[in-house]
Amino acid sequence: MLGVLAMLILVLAACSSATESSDAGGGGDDGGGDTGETVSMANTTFTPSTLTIPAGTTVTFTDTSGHTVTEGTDGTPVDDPIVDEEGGSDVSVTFDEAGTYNITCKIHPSMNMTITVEG
Ligand SMILES: [Cu+2]
Repeated sequence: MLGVLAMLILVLAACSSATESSDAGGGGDDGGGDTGETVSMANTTFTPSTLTIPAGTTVTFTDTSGHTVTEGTDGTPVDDPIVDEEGGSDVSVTFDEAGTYNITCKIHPSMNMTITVEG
């Protein structure tokens, strides 16, 4: 009986330490700096729709299938966009220069978001 209890405690301990280490791995998966943000494009909506970040931050756009990640407004790219990528897999963009960046989707002009980069 005592042996079974000891086994149970060992199993529980193993479970909780496995959870902790997988959480730590998830936090560091951008590999670059220590700052990173994620924007979802699910349901033809950028979530969040506004983002304020320090310069040098990498923003990863997820759920990009059927979308584009494009600097622009109402589906129209700006001249010389810093990003204009077809979706299908995650799109990561590093914002090195301070300023305001409008991000849209060329397929869904109603999809818009604003990223403010602080220098
Ligand atoms: Cu779209």
